[in-house]
Amino acid sequence: MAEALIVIDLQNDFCPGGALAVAGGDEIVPLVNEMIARFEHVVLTQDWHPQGHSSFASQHSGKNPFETVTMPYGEQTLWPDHCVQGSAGAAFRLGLEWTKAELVIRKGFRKGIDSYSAFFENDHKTPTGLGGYLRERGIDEVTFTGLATDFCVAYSALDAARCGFKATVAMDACRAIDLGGSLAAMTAKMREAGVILA
Ligand code: VGL
Ligand code: ZN
Repeated sequence: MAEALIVIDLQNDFCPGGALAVAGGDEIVPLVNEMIARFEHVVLTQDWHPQGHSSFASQHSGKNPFETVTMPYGEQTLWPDHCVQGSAGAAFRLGLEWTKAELVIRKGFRKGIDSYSAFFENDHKTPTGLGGYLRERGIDEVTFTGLATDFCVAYSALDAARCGFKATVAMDACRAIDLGGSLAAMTAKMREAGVILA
């Protein structure tokens, strides 16, 4: 069986100067590049929202970014408009060695539902296809890096573990948003689920 590196959302909008900047988001690029060089298989994810996506606070009157709303699929945090399909903010961070990637999985492209995880949309039911892709290719171990530790990285790692993959998060090659203690909460959840925090 084989291993893959999964680089989560290392895009301009999640780096300093971007629409949903994660503190120090750009600092991880050299570390991620070193990991890309070491792994045989590399997958990237790209947050990829249509304009007017339902996770944008701008679509909910009277709501501000980082507040929550109840959607048909559950609680949803609202964000500033970010990673709009085809925009400069949605492009991979300059300097990221993305050419080796065998797959780029786009997520959050359906207007009415967000997708933090690389495996399932936020209803935790609708698959992105990544699980099937990895299985068919004989990959049973996945290592995560990227942005943001407490949202897309954590949701992806939890789903990977739930789907039976051996899941590791390279914590030093991730950066967090940390909303109301979300980093500590998601770190505990990952540890409980058997995700290896390296
Ligand atoms: C993310 C919030 C909204 C992430 C994506 O990549 O962690 N967070 N969209
Ligand atoms: Zn998003």
